[in-house]
Amino acid sequence: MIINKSQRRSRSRSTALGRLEEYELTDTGLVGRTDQELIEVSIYSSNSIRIRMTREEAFQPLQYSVISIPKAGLHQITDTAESLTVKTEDILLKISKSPLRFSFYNTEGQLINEDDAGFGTSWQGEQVTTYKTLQPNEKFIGLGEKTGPLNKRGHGFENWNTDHFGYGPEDDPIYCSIPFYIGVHDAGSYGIFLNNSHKTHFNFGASNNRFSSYSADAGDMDYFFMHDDKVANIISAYSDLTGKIELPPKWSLGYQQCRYSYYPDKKVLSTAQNFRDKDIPADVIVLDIHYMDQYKIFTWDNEKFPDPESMILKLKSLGFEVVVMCDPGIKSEEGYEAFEDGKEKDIFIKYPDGTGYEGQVWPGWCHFPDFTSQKARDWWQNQLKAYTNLGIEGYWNDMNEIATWGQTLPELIEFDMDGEEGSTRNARNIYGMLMAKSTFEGAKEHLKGKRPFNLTRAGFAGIQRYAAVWTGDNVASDEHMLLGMRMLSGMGVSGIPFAGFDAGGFVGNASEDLFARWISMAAFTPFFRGHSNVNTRDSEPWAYGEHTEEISRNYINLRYKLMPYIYSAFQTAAETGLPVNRSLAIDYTQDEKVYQSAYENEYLFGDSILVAPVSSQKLIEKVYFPEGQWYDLFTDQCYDGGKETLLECPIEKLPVFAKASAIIPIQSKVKSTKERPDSTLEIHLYKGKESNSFCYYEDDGSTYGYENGEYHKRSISYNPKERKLKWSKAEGQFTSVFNKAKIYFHGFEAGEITSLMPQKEEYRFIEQLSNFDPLGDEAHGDYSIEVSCIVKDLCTDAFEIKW
Ligand code: NBV
Repeated sequence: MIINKSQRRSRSRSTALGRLEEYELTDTGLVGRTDQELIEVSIYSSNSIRIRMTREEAFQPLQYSVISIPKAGLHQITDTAESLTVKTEDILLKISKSPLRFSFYNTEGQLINEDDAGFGTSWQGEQVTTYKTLQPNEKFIGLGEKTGPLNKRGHGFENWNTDHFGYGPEDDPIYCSIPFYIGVHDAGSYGIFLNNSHKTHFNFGASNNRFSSYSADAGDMDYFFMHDDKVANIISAYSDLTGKIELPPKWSLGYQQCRYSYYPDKKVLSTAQNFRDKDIPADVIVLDIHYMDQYKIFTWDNEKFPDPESMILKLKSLGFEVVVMCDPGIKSEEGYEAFEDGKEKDIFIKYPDGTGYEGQVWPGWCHFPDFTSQKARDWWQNQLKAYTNLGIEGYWNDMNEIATWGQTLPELIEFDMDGEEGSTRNARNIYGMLMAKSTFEGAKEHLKGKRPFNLTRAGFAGIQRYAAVWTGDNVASDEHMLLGMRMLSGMGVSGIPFAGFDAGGFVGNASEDLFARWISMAAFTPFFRGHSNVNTRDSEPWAYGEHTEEISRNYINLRYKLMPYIYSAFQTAAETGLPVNRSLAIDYTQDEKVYQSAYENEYLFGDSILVAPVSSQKLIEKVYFPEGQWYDLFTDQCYDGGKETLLECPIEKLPVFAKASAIIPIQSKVKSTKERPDSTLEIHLYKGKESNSFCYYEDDGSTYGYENGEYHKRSISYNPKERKLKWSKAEGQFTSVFNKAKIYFHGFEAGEITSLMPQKEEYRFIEQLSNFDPLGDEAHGDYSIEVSCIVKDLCTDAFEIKW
């Protein structure tokens, strides 16, 4: 076929949607047609609406991210000559008919988001783009694992999963693609999720002052618009669509020690032993690629690891779990079982002529399983028995972008896409997620009721259902450390609560102070792991001299003491999709200060601990306190919010604060999450004016028993007006490991509290203390009163204390 000039023109020039020519109502919205496009509007919930447009006969399904379905009965549609109006409880969508454009309003009629009148949705060849008018003072957050500032206004990004060793602080793309962002402006906030796995592009007013836009190189324009009064509810709406984390095993929330690579087995064991000898808590030793025989997955190097099973047993007896590296490349080598079997079962990706694709990576030339096919996923899951049979419960999916030397995976390679038949062009971005899914589901099946821990480098929207995500090969520098904090917040607002970075930096060598600062901050991140590259200096907490060791020990201890608080935050994440690291933009959305470069790295860890990341080279730093009042976690000093304050932050002391009215449960010091803490749970209550409640959660930390009611969940609420702290009756059948509570009152005057003490027999006044220091062995309170509230039935019954 010879292409004529007008066809050529339509490939390079952009054409926007024309007139809506016809439409019909469906139970969940409507379907319609323009002269060239098929259109669908469907309601997924009152705060989330899907818009699809295609130039094909039917919509092209992408079955990997969205797990919910549209719902009937949540909307009304009205029709006038010029437009259609779709109304739900939270959104008013106006669809102008000619040309077809979409504008979203809140229920008070304020404009939240509208198509650019000229361009709306346009095609340029196969590429499809939706253009949105920039709103007054509009800011953009999210988009998953992205470098750059918190507010992405003025920047453009691409989603194309890429292995980017030592990426720079503005480099893009890197490993993970999450085509979801939140727009924030004076009239409100909204979320957009672009459900297309091709290479996608986002422009947040970059090189233009007219629009923000999102496009896909091919496939449908398929996006979800979400709107709610609160950013937190937009994040929850996104996670209703794409799924939430499963509760991870508690051990995976402890400190994980990694190295590229620990070997032989003696080194692994002595590293674990060192943690115990030096009294630094830890839960995991991670085995990087050198455990394998010539980097061949599912094998062991017999010389370095002659008896992996007994090594793993020894580690377990020390209270350590093992996480193993899994690479997707299967060495093309005759006689190598995984290769032979994979070939026989026909599970590798191929060129269009049916020959297997080979790419070069660690082991040399490799074949790669087609994780987009059920057959290959089943095969991989079966192979995993090589590890689960040895008692391994932790897995680390690396190089799954797919990374090969040279990076450029040929675009003609074919993928099954679960029967839909695709190529690198639409499979690359989801490959890593499907590898992680396979690993997770396989491990889960073989571990028979135990929760696996799963970590991945590459991912796509929905990855949170299968794995934690870490930010890959970062660099040992202050700039990268601070970038990492921001990236975790960005991942948090993009539905990935379980995220982390290589503490200490992967590429290059950290200084003593950098390591100390990094570990202190990492203690307040969801996934807490130290890791470093081959041929760099030793990077365990004791490798930087005594002072750094002491600082590391203090903060790792604090992490473990905070475990009841952290584990509860994970449960909230599993239930609501809300992150553990919460960018201040979530709760203080309209506060301009939180987007400023001086403060954009600050976040809440859980719902009430404010962390202000600081460079290791600064011993004094300005911290911004959002509205309210904030108590220094170490001194109890109280700061007023709504302003910045210059604070001293010597290398031993990270600026960390408790929000007024916070309720923070803390346990006694332990060596690992496997050690039972003592039976008294400390509840730290910070005086405030607002009522507050904390959702306390506990279970066995390792099985799925919680799915059958084996958990202990209750809300602890503080009512300052009534001077009450109240525990609701516990839900679930799990017996808490704590049978006593000690309440620490912070910021209260002694006289305010003493009235409480003798009132009831079961509350015993203990003493007034001074110098709060959660880094030390004892928790104290500068202005606090310690009350031992020995309640017989702390385990289940509702009770309250009043003062
Ligand atoms: O397996 C070695 C490394 C690993 O340590 C690192 O964390 C990954 O991001 N891996 C990449 C392979 C290549 C490193 C240059």
